[in-house]
Amino acid sequence: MISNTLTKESNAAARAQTGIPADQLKSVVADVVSHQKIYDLHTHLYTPRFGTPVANRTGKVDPSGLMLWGVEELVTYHYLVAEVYRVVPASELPYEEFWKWPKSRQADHIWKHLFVENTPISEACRGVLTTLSKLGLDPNEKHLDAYRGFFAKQDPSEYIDKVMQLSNVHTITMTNPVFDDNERDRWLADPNVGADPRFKAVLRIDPLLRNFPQAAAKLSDWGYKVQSDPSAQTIDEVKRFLNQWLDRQQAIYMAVSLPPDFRYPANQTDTLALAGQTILEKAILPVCAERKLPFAMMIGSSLRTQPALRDAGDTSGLSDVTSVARLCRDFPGNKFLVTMLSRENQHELCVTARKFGNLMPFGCWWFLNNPSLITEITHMRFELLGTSFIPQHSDARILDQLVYKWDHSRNVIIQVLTEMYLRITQTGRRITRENIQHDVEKLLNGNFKAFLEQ
Ligand code: FIX
Ligand code: ZN
Repeated sequence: MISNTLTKESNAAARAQTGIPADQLKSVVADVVSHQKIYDLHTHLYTPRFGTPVANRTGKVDPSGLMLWGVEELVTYHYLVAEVYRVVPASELPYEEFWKWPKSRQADHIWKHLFVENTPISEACRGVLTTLSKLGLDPNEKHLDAYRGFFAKQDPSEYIDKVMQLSNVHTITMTNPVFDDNERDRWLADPNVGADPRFKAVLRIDPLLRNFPQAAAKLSDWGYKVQSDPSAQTIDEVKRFLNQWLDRQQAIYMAVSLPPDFRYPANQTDTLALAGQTILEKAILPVCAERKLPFAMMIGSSLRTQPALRDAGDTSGLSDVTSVARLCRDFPGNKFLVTMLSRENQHELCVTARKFGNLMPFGCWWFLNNPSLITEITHMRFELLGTSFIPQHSDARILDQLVYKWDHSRNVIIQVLTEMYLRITQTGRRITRENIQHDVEKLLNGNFKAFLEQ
């Protein structure tokens, strides 16, 4: 028996070492990528203890719950709200009327116009079809009633396991906006609300940098001695606030979404931006450095450009990569996770990452999370950064989206990585399964874990 096992192991070791023939590369890359468990570093998903508004087998429904899942949430994802208004304009269906409808009616409206009366060609539409299909449901149904029963039979926590197994994600990183009262109240009411081994928490602090006076008023209401101008005492109290919440959440990084006009240093005539800069320099970055936590900057989102569309009303804009470079240069003791929303910023971000080891570019964010752009950006990153970047995050807001967002992204990563390996084999360099496993583990898990730990 032992000799058999030894033979098997030595054969496996030999196979891992042998060069893969060019015509077999894609199938080996596909096998390795599909089996690699993923650390999803940015989502808007929640543990079951945050409550769910979705009807389910346990019977426990919390109308303001934050754990979103199921076909009605999938179909009313804000990407699809924006898209249905391209088919049925506000002149026919005023926005406020749509928002007054129950979720079920909103979902039926979107299914009818985007999935039945028109071909669901967009990435967000195709994603719903991929998810339904991988859950074993027929994506050809004309009415959502055909799906509702399946989801109503699910237990939320068991369903998380099911979706994580289908998407092969081992850890879901949340986004926990402490200035959102619903989220904040849940942490204060239940210190264990985020305690789920499948999830990690992230302290999200946008108002501190986007509108410090507004944030300061809330901090003051919460008992922190904070003024709207960032004095020394205010800085100390903001640091106390950040440390308290990082401890409460056991957060693995701190994060912010910034507008296209974010600049470092700030425009000297912009008092709001100058206040944000002081908070960034004297509170946020020192706290992150002391705790060896990355600071994630998601740059380029113009919020509520079309306010009537609510979450669906945000747009993207060209941002300033030089500001990122200056922060990486001036704060060498900090680690910066950076993703930018404009396609036009991607090449300069790759070039900048070549200069700063404390800069980790990640993901194809939001309006870039489409196969055509993921392909372009991932090629660019391999060519400029080798495997020293994080190709993707899901940004899932609805649990079930993990299934399609990772299926679609894996398919692109397989295509691009195979092309990169083919180019290498044309030089005579052999590519082995061991090479592929090493690279894919870094891209989908190890680079993020190492950046957290370094
Ligand atoms: O700021 C963010 O985290 C963005 O990802 C979200 O606000 C955005 O709505 C989204 O979910 C994009 O995919
Ligand atoms: Zn996000």
